[in-house]
Amino acid sequence: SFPPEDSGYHTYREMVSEVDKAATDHTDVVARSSAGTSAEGRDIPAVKISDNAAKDETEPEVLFTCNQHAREHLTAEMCLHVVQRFTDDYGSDPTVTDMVDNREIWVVPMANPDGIVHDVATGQYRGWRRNRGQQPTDLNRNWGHQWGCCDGSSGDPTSPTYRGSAPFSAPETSAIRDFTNSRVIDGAQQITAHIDFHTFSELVLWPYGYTTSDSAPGMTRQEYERFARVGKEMAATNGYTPQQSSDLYVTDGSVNDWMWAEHDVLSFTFEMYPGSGGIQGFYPPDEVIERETARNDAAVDILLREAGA
Ligand code: 0X9
Ligand code: CA
Ligand code: CA
Ligand code: CA
Ligand code: ZN
Repeated sequence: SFPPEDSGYHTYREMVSEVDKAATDHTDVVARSSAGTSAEGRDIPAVKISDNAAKDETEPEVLFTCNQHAREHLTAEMCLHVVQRFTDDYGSDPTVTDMVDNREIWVVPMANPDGIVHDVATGQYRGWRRNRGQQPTDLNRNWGHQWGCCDGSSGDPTSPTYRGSAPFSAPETSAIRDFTNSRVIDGAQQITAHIDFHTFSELVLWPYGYTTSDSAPGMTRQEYERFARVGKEMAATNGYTPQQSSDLYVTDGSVNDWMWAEHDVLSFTFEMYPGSGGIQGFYPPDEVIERETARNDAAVDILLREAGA
């Protein structure tokens, strides 16, 4: 588990307890489900928050995913913060109440359970990024749009950015793909907006990642401008730097490219606190959790609003 001084972070088991507790404490607005199973057989919990949560209604759906990269533990706290805020503040905070009543909010707090468990198993951080399959794979290089196209991932199984043997070869990415595909109802994708949380560098990033071009197949100039407009609006609330993801560096097989190209989901990456650092940047003390998760409240609200536009 986490070193004692960082006990404020949730282990995998504690995360499971937390989402189960949210579901039992708020039966009206929380439905607990699963996005699938990891390579080592762990459940990948998903939480749905909405009024009449047990019922599929026609409200725009929004997805938040966290912790594709194992060592980025602050991101699971971000997803759990979203769960807590949209349940505990329901009925008292007007924005929260409005969003819970008029959206269906899906949260996947730990996309990479095995990697997370591995990273903290000895009580000393391992700096682990990938999943724990036979050939450990960078989940954020394993998505199927332009997979491996553009030198934005590695074909070397020992590399931290190994893309896997084929698109969706990792059970964790194929699980979240299947979950996303399952939200197509009567031919229409219900999920309209998405944030995938990472650490670190304090950035708001939008697709495409595989090319430095703004417009590309499946991304018109106008669509790009919408990404940039919403991205800049969100960044103005949390002080992050907004940019196209490939302006940072080119990545192929990332989740945002697939979400947009395959499903027209307005899909962003947030790189959370800190703004810079070395390997220690992945391990901020638990004392910053509350501040650095609440920092994104206004940006999350903007995305939820935009999901209905
Ligand atoms: O490289 C990544 O997957 C992300 N950065 S991290 O340090 N958390 O590993 C950035 C992904 C941004 N998306 C694209 N560049 N497409
Ligand atoms: Ca501490
Ligand atoms: Ca509802
Ligand atoms: Ca629905
Ligand atoms: Zn990451």
